Amino acid sequence: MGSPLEQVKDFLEFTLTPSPIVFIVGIAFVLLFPFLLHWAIARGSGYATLPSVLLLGPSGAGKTSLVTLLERRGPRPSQTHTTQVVHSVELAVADDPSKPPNYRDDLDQSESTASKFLLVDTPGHGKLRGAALDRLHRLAGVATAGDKNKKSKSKEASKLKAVVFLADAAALADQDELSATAAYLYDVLLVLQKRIGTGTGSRHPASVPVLVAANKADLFTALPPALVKSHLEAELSRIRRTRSKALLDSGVGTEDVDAAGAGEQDDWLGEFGTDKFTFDQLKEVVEVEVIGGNIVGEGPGVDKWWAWIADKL
Ligand SMILES: Nc1nc2c(ncn2[C@@H]2O[C@H](COP(=O)(O)OP(=O)(O)OP(=O)(O)O)[C@@H](O)[C@H]2O)c(=O)[nH]1
Ligand SMILES: [Mg+2]
Repeated sequence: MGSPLEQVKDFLEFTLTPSPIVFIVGIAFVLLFPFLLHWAIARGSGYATLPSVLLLGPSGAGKTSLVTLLERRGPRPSQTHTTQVVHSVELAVADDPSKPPNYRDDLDQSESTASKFLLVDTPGHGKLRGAALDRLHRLAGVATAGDKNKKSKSKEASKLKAVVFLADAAALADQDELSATAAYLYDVLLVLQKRIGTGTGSRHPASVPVLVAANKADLFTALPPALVKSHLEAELSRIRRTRSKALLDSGVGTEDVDAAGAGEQDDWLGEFGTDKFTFDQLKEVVEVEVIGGNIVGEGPGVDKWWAWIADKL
């Protein structure tokens, strides 16, 4: 029993003298520390485990406006600008089968239990869209073209519960806007269709449903949901024809017809060889629903979209 200084000296002498115990404890600590750290972080963040709903759609469709509305549980004047990065917010729906889900409910105050999920806002601008498609690939567990590494099927895969594709129903009467929107939707649906093919053997990943949210129903120029659907189907048919023709014209030799045919089939959305595309052709792999609504102004609001999301969680 010496002074504190001597105790420190004894301790240092003990730890610094080569001894098997100190050596083994040291090695074990060095080897286990990274695992413990990873475990602590993964557990603490909760982000590794929450189901996700991905918001996609062209720029100006209203994705950020929707996230803001749902996050604040009510309309409040908000300024939105072009989204630059992928951004997630944590939301919750009540697990109460007795009444319809309502995004205005404050679940922290209520007694009922709630299911939490992440709503992921993405940039819709053409130049920034890569980030959105990357996130879709990652969440869907589909490797991107440049990423052949099987490891990319991260833990995030299978956390994707649904995709909400926002479209500006008031702008869809314009042919350019319709083409741009349909081209984006084509890419999204193709990823989800390919995803079903990635399962080994009979174990297919669960299919991810898509809601085409026809936004801005408050504007008198807005197309009704039935027209949004038929316009999109017609445009998707056209895109499919153009793309398959481009693939055939791209100088794939006739001797490779079999190989080329297989490649073409991979990039073909819906029933192979059909002339007209319909969302119905996807029903085995991706269930698509078109519902109208609006985030600002007078109209049906977002209640039906919220109920759709709640149903898919
Ligand atoms: N009239 C009307 N305008 C809306 C509605 N929803 C959104 N807007 C407006 O549409 C504009 C674009 O909305 P954002 O939410 O920024 O669009 P975004 O999809 O996030 O666009 P990016 O971030 O560029 O991909 C904003 O000025 C909104 O106020 C709606 O239901 N009706
Ligand atoms: Mg935005």
